[in-house]
Amino acid sequence: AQDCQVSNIQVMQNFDRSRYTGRWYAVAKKDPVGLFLLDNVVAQFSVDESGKMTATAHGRVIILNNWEMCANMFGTFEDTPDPAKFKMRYWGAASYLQTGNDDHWVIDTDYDNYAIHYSCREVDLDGTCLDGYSFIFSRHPTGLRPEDQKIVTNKKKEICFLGKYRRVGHTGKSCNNYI
Ligand code: DAO
Repeated sequence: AQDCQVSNIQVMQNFDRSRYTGRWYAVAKKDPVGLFLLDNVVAQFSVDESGKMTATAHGRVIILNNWEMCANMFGTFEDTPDPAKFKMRYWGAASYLQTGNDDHWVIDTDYDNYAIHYSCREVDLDGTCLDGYSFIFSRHPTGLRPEDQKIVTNKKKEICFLGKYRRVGHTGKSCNNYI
């Protein structure tokens, strides 16, 4: 389906949250209105004793329009009937960081190399996404393997965000890549 209807977007089949745990490097991002996470973004997913998915993320963020700093963020995930679709509540270690409650969909992943995340914050009257964001994650800080790039490009097209991504650098200069 490529009619750009948010309700028709295909997500990962039989998503296995335990295989998704561990560290993911954001290598590309489609920003939402009022972007927050800039670069050096590393997310660490876990599954707690009760089976709930949680995450921490570390990255360079932009606050108060042009203030850059490193931030530690936390997220908890509420399950939905679809195993690849979650509601993510997130907040920062400091009070001036963003908080929110976003959709968090896993579009596709092979668990070992790449993952495509999608979140639409605002659905337009015609059913397409008016304001959304998406992370392309890699298990490798150096980026996607060449063999995964075609899959990722196809998925970007399917979620109607092709051409809207920017590279997310991992310079480690202003933010260290550890959580
Ligand atoms: O960067 O513009 C943006 C929006 C993203 C906000 C979400 C940040 C919090 C992430 C917490 C853990 C998840 C991967």
